[in-house]
Amino acid sequence: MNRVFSGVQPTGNLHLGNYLGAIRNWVTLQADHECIYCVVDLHAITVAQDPAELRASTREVAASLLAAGIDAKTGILFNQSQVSAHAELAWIFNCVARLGWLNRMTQFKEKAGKHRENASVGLYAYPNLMAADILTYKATHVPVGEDQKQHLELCRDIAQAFNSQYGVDCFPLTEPLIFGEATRVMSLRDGTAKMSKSDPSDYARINLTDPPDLIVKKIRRARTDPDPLPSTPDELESRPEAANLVGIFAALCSESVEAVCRRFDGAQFSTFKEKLAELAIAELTPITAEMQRLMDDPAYVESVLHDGAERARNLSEPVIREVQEVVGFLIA
Ligand code: AQP
Repeated sequence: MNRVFSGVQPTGNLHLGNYLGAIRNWVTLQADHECIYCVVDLHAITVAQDPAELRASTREVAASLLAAGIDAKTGILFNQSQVSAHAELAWIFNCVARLGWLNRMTQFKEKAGKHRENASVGLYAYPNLMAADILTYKATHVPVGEDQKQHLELCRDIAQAFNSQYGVDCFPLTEPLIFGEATRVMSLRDGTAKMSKSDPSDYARINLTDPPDLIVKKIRRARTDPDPLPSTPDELESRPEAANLVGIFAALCSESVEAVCRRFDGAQFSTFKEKLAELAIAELTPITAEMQRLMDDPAYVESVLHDGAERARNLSEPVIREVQEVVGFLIA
């Protein structure tokens, strides 16, 4: 049986990168997979969070997921902290993963930056918790953006190490699912940096909450170079900002980058940006409207998460019991 798990942090507004790189694919996978989706609040506190804002963001991200088409009835949607199995298995994985493996993680290096000594231990051990999120459901597939590929490789290493240390076949080797034309959406201000919730410039990203006029403004101001659009994707290789906008366009209209280059061959970016803004608005406006409607009913959103957590707990409990047995914990 194929079981899909994926998560998103409640660290602010979701943006077009989260949407095209992950969430839209999550929606597609629901048609033929058992899907478990999670708002990962335990991951969020690896950097300081204001408690009231964290609660609000958790509701808001859940509302965005529902508005984008996540089906919490056939699938499961919940917030991580409501299911203690995640933290429990993460501790066991802290004792399986090697320091050398975590030292290679580029996301920690990027996020801790120059202040490595001041980073939380949680930020460093983040990939172990991510492995626990996935393996507590023995998920077989994880849809993610390109940026999470290395963490998925670590998850496989942990599963393999656990199985071999204890001589069992407990955990699957989970496969990443990285698909679509926008697996790595870049900042609108810098084509070499990832579009990110924590970028200090709001003009670097398109948020799912942005009204149409702001989307137009952000796309108009997006950095490009003076050349017109090229006829082939090869010519975009040395033009990161241009490549990013063409990639976003391709993802939004479900065409290949090649087809978009053919369509706009020789066009000026001013013309292209207008078309891109139209596409983005057409895709995002219905989601934003539904999200606002859901945000006006926080009790409903919380009830969805509560119900999802209960169902997630039912799936994780037998796995935790199996792991306790394997590890040798005496459970009365
Ligand atoms: N720029 C991106 N392009 C494609 N996919 C992306 N994802 C995130 N940014 C991009 C994918 O979205 C999913 C959820 O990510 P997340 O919010 O939990 O964490 P993140 O990757 O750390 O996202 P941010 O925006 O960069 O958050 P902050 O700024 O809080 O660290 C993942 O599948 C991710 O691949």
